[in-house]
Amino acid sequence: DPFSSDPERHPVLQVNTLKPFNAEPPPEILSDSYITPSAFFFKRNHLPVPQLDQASYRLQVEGLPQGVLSLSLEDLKTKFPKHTVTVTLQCAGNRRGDMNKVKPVKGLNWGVAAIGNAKWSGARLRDVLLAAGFEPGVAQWARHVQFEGLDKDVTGTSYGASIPLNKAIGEEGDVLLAYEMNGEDIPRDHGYPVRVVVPGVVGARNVKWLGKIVVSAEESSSHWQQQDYKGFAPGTDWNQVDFESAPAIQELPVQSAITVPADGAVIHHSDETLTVAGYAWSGGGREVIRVDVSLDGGKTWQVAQLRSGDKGQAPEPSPPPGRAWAWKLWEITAPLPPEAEELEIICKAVDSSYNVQPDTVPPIWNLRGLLSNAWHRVTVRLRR
Ligand code: MTE
Ligand code: MO
Repeated sequence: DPFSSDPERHPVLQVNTLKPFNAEPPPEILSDSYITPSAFFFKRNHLPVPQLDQASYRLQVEGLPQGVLSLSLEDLKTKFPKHTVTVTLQCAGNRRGDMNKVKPVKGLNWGVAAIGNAKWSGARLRDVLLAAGFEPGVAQWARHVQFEGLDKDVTGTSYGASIPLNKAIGEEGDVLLAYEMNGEDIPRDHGYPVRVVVPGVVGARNVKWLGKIVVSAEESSSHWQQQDYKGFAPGTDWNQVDFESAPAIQELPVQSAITVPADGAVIHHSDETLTVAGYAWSGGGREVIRVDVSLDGGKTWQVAQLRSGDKGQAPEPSPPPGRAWAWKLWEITAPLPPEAEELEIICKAVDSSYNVQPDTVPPIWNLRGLLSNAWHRVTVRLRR
């Protein structure tokens, strides 16, 4: 069993598949803390977790005229400045469950919690590429930076992905070769000892167990770059789909979801108000500027309170424009309609480019169930 050496996981996680391990926390855990504890952070593995040891670990950097640069973990930690960035990671399949309800799609049936927010520390990819001899004049052919994981399938094929060169090398890209998550060594499930953290970009490009970086003219040829993680029209089916016709997903669209109360909850209340909470985030460094909440199925709306930290604590300093990599938690306490027996609660976020979430799923439905970001709706029953 290639999965026999996988690490232990927290029992509260809701398991989607065991081998490979795919799991998300109960939604309400996400809004409990601004930084998601690693144990509760969603885990999305395509392959067995590799057994890596920090003493023998090497990271190869290839594709530049200067030749291959090989770095130990010690090199990464001592030869480059350490940067810490709070970054929200979201799987492209987060909320696929909502798409599945409209019409079945192929993929793990994620709820709303295939997303998490962590403090990642490590060397900047930019600094490592410069040390490997990258110079704009020297590598004019370069367009992409490819990443290869050390996790392998039975045929020996590794997980891989790539990002555009300008994201990798840009001074404001904040791409990290991270060796810490929330102030500790990255846990095995999250890429120990080194993973790429690409702020604002879909989870799939944040390659874990990083073994190799290649500066190249072409995107990664990996299955997950070429034949997966792409968006299609609602009418495209498996007979017609041409993966070459669509670009690989990189920056993600604006997203939000309700984490409290849970869908289907029965609210026994004597008080007249209800508290609704959730998260909101957008890709590409676009900051969430507003979250609107409705308790009556979208007839009337109220603006939720946003926060970038835990209640009663100082919030994180606000990021420079275009570099808002972390989510916001939001909350609203609103009067309950006195006569209602059932409420449809809805949330929708607006980002700094005034992008909004689509109101329903059908116009964005796609056969892989990716980019599921329609207004999030939960229905609760009231018992007096
Ligand atoms: N990197 C490797 N090497 N292998 C993988 O299976 N999964 C990707 C990405 N990086 C994956 C990987 C996907 S699809 C996602 S959503 C994120 O890792 C999940 O990161 P997490 O498990 O730390 O939450
Ligand atoms: Mo993912």
